[in-house]
Amino acid sequence: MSTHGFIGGIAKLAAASLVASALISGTAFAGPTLDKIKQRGTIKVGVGTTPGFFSPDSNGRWQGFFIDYGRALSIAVFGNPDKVEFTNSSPQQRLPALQSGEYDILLSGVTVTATRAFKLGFHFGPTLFYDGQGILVRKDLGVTKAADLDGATIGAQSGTTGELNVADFFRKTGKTFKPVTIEDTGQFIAALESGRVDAITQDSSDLVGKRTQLKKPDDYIILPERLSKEPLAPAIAGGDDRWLEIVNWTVNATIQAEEWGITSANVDQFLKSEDPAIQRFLGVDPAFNQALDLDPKWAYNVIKTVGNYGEIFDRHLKPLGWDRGYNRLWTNGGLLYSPPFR
Ligand SMILES: N[C@@H](CCC(=O)N[C@@H](CS)C(=O)NCC(=O)O)C(=O)O
Repeated sequence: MSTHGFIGGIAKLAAASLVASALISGTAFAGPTLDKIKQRGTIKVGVGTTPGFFSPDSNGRWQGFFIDYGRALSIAVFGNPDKVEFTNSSPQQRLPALQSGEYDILLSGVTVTATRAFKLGFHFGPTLFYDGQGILVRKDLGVTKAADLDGATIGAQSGTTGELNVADFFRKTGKTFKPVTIEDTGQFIAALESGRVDAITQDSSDLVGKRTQLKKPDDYIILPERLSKEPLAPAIAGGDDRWLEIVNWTVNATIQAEEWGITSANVDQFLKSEDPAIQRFLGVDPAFNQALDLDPKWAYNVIKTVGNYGEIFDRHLKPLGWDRGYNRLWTNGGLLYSPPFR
């Protein structure tokens, strides 16, 4: 064997043992995003502006269902819910901004799609909200179903799945419509109010919230159809396995806690639980979370501070009349299911 081949062999062995030890120790590789987050001391989150899901309150502090997941991530990384900065940008701009590193994560109602995952290289955490696309119309049009909109002018936001789905819907049903694509959210809503468009189409989560912001909400209705499946999930850039796992398991923690009946109010009582799985989860048995290279109390802190999935949902979405629907736990006939914490 030549010296060169020998040294090359040693290098390969060393690389292989590095991979092996990472696998044995069970830690996913940290990548550029998590390194940047830790250096900066905050997580940069791109969000939308829909009441209930994400909107600044009268003091300018962001509130909402997705916002609480940003705070939960801040707890998982920093042990503090406020090491997080929320910024709104348009649906058109936010995915490129995520790609270029302007955001560490989008919690903005991004739909998981094959193109975004395969072609654009984004990674998605667990679905946080199972949604579908709706249509909001002025009541005086006398329309009761989507098919009645033959020939109508319909607004969609550029860069959204809604823009694509509405075209599919009309092609599929053999009807026609005039598309108007609008980037800016304010103009999107204004187009409906001014009569520039007959209807607008977006995720129904967005339409329910934005309808409350119209000058005369009662003059508008959301049609019964859902044109698509819109599983809304946290989106991150590819290339950072550990950041992805922190996102995955922080969401899972809120779902698993709900399944166990652990809430922000009773989590301290669960510290006395005899169940070994709950002891691992809450860090009573610290070895499990330590082996993940996480603070033993990370899941305890998340639940104590923001609560479980049901609490987050009820705090922000129940007041707007949202029913859990598909967003119930699997044990209650819904789609939410956390893999095991073990
Ligand atoms: N789910 C769709 C639409 C995403 C979207 O536009 N979401 C709404 C909120 S649910 C939004 O960000 N609107 C702009 C805003 O609220 O500022 C997609 O991923 O393309």
